[in-house]
Amino acid sequence: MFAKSWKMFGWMGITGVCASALCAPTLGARYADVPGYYEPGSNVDVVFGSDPIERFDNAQAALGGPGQQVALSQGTLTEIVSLGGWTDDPTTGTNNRTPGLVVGFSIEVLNAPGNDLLVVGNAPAAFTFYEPGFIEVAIESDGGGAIPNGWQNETFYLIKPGNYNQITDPRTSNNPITITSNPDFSLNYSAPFDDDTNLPGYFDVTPGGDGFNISDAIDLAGNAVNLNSIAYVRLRSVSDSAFPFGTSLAPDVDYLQVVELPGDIDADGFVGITDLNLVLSNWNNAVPAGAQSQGDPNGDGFVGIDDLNLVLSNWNAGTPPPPSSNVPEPATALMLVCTMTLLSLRRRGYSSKSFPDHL
Ligand SMILES: [Ca+2]
Ligand SMILES: [Ca+2]
Ligand SMILES: [Ca+2]
Ligand SMILES: [Ca+2]
Repeated sequence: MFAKSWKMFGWMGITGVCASALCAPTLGARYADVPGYYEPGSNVDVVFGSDPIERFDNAQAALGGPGQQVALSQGTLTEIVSLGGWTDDPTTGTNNRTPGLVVGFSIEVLNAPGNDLLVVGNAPAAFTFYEPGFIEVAIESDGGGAIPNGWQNETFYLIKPGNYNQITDPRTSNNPITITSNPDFSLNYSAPFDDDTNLPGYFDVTPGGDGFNISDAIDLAGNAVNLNSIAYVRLRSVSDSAFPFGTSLAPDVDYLQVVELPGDIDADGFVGITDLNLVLSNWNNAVPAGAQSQGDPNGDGFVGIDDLNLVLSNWNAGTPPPPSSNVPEPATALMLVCTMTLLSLRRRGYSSKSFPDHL
């Protein structure tokens, strides 16, 4: 495998190759960036005092990163969208879709070791107030990242909640939660939703966001499914219950952030020779847009120099796989030769090519 890579490395020429410290492209954070659909649940949150009624129902709020605002129907700006309470019979929206919010990622989200995505709601840090929602994921079966309306022919799988064995499957049934208030206005939630510090697999629970692992995906029968990557996420409430002060338990979404190691396109938790080989073995090929696992980490549908630079610029990041793997160990030597070649080109009067500021 390595011999092949070296050969291809020679074919493509060294011009434009970027060794890490010399010209690293910025490896920015990634967020949901493809709209899917919004099928509101029951009692979507209303802007306090609004007349006429203004709801937190602009699903665009879930796209992009922190701080990005959208306007609601009366002009109020917000970062969040309210999903409403659990229902299987939405009274608003187009009514022919599973209730919930679907968003996509134009570059596939790989299932690397540990959590792969962070869902940020609006659970406050100052006091205990959470609105647990459940998470489903789907691949793009055309290969690669999310495409407009691509969710329509995909199967969604549930991220198995930590208390799955104590509830009814939230895809098929409401899970009522009784919430009572104490004299100091703090809230009690009924079991098995009573401990907000231990509700893995739900979102809008933890201040700052809730991470989840694609490896926790299960099918309708409760069996684990093996997904190497996903392109779509669906979010909805687990309950149609209400708080003592009247408003519905309706989870909110601010943004979804990819938890990833840029350049680790084989998702083994380390940026090294196996990632480089993925780029080289697909070199100059067109691939489905967003298919970073096919050697295209910048997701533009073509495997080329920008992808190579993306891998090299994060070279050696992460935790190396155990030495028992059958991968030879030329990573360090490769980087050394890379660097020396570039330096030699510079000495001979070549300027370093300009590389994109961001990818
Ligand atoms: Ca994972
Ligand atoms: Ca909330
Ligand atoms: Ca890797
Ligand atoms: Ca590319």
